[in-house]
Amino acid sequence: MKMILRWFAGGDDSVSLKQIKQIPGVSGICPMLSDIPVGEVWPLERLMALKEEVNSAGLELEVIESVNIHEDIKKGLPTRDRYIDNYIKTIENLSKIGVKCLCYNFMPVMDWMRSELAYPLSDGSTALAYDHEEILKMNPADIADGILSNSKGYYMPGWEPERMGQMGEDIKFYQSMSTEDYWNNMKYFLDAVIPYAEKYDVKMAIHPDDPPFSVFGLPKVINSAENMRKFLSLNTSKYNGLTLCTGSLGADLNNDIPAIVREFAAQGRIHFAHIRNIKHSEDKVFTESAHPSQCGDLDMYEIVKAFYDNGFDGYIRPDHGRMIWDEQARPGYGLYDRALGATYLLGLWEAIEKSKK
Ligand code: CS2
Ligand code: MN
Repeated sequence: MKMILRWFAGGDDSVSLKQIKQIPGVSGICPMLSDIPVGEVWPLERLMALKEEVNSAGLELEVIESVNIHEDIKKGLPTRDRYIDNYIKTIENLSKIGVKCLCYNFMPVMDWMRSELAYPLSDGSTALAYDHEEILKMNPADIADGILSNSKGYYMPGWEPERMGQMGEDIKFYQSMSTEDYWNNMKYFLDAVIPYAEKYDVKMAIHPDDPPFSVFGLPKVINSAENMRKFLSLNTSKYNGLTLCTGSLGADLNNDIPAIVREFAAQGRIHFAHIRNIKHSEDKVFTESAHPSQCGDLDMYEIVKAFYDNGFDGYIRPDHGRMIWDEQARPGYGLYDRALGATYLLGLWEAIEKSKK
């Protein structure tokens, strides 16, 4: 197991590589090139420069989060083949700089969705929060505006302003598409890409849908044990795997996260884990809490133990953190709370490991 942290390249992060290097036990980062338009090839020269920057800070670059998928692929349009070719070329380039794992998502139109980016918690910190009723009262363009105008000037992954313009049309398109067709488009993508992931030894790790239930009538696919089983059976290569995000899946109270981890880790199909906690006040209303079990709904000991007991040897990162100690940073991605999260998770891992000896 390797503990890593997400980091945004190109001066688009308040957190420095030096700071990350000083978090005990963190061996690397999972960056992305956020200025490459979705669907285009990530140039090798840019990747080599990124690798040099990361390695010279004493950190490893073995995971990328994320290379986003062009909407034409998700929509199944004839133009998808060009974007799939580009995706394969990007995988080849990633392999040339030593990347071993690629996190991506297959969510229609937008990535994760929250109703608030700085919801005040009782301890004076703020956190990302979700309230389903509030979301349904807004229209998608308002949600995008809210996210972009509260991001403190940072790029928000999955909310590229240039894509948001056509959000309304895209949503209509997916509303008229059956979920089965959406699955078929996913299979088409996997069958085209996974042989190359094998060839270049880059494990593909899909991130769950967040939230894991439908909003605005959009298809949701990676949201439960049953659907993850279906996903893994679409292409049975080990290179077709999961990013197991506990907070995303945990937003559906029916998901038994330790059981999900046990099942898919035992099959060697989880390559990357995002481990964070969330706290519900009611169904579909939650805040992203601090990582420890006592702060949220999830039993982090049971979750980490499920990874350990089932031989997990991939990458783990703490996921979103709260904004604490007056830090000014990209919502969810400050230094302090994620560093606390990493340290806590490493402590659980060590205790579990030693209890077995
Ligand atoms: C991340 C996702 O910030 C987050 O919630 O876990 O945005 C994740 O990076 C993407 O879905 C992966 O493509
Ligand atoms: Mn995640």
